[in-house]
Amino acid sequence: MGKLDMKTADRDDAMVRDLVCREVDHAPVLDIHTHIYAPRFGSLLLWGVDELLTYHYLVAEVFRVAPMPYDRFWAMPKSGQADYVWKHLFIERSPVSEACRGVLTVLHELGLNPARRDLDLFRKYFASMDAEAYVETVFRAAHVRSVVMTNDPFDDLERPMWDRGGAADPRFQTALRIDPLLTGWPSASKRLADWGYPVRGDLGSGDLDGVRRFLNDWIARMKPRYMAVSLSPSFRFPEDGPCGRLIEECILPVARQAGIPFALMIGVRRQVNPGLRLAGDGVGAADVQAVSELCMRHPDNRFLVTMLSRQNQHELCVTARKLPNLHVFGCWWFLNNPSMIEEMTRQRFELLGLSHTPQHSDARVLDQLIYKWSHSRAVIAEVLADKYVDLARAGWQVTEAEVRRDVAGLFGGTFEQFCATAKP
Ligand code: RAT
Ligand code: ZN
Repeated sequence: MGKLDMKTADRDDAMVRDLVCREVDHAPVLDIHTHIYAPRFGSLLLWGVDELLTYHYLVAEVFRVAPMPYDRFWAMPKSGQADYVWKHLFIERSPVSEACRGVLTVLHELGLNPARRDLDLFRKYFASMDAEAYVETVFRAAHVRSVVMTNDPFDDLERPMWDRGGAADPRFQTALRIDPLLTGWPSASKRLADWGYPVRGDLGSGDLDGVRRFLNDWIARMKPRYMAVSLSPSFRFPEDGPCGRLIEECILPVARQAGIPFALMIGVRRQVNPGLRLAGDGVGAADVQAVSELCMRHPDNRFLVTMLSRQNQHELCVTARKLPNLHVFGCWWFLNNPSMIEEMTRQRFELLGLSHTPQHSDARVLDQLIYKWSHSRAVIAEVLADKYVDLARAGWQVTEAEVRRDVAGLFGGTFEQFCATAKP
């Protein structure tokens, strides 16, 4: 290639990159898994700088550098915990971790100058905010069009909200989360019995019928996008215990009938360190064969799957290549870091093309939508741009309309199409 040709090629590459970055930056996203709530859920919707600083990712980090008795930490008011995190992770050392950086991105994008390092000043900004208006501000800043909540009928704080009903809010879609059923059947069965379902705990036909009724009642109430569970690395399928039987005999037939996917988030070791509470969970490599068996044996069901261990990612992609009823999504929790997002997203584009959902935020605090999406978009844009540049170099013409179409798919459209195929 002559010098002039090289210059033209570089310019063409740069144009493709600009185009992709522009589209990814502004694409409205449907965030398919979060832990934030619509304003009608009242105090369950968390927001503001104290909530940002006491995010469990940061709690784990503060105990590494400034341990104290766990009970003493938890006895402090939220603002005291936030002061502690701010002091040890932001003032006494530079906040380089991804979770720390996230707080700065939020402050910065809200127009609050993080260089001021003045926590009380930041608090004042949030004190004058109204939840409803703030949802608008955050959704606009993060270019989020809608989020899927995590709705847990076993949660004593959340259940009464559903008893009160309330208007549906299209910005906040629902997901029926059922971990206790599958991971703690003996006590879950007692709760079902308390709520009037004819369940004895023996997993006889009466129990299975009762569980199906329970699921159907909550589906009718919540109208969820999907049913969901998070499972430990020891998850196996098929298996004869309560988890395997309830999946096979209750969850899958109910999901099929309701026309919704079943989402599995696999690989969390719960409560490795209970003193840390929500921050005390860990990770372990899980069995991808279980996912493969599940999808293979149940071709009429749709499965959304994300796995927590880096080691599982390649095998999961290869499995999804074989199984059209498996939709891989997100860089979950400990994988939601730029280095991991880059590696996983590259691998997924190379093995699955555009037939996956690269990211979900898992935001627990409303404001986190801002940083989680801005950080992820930057990485996804870079990886995607590399792919389009490769296509352009192979003589393919990359058009703006087609990039926009593809990006819309990656940011929620493909997920919606996948969910639509679950309809009976
Ligand atoms: O990412 C998180 O905040 C975790 O604590 C979990 O909630 C996890 O995402 C899950 O949904 O189980
Ligand atoms: Zn989650």
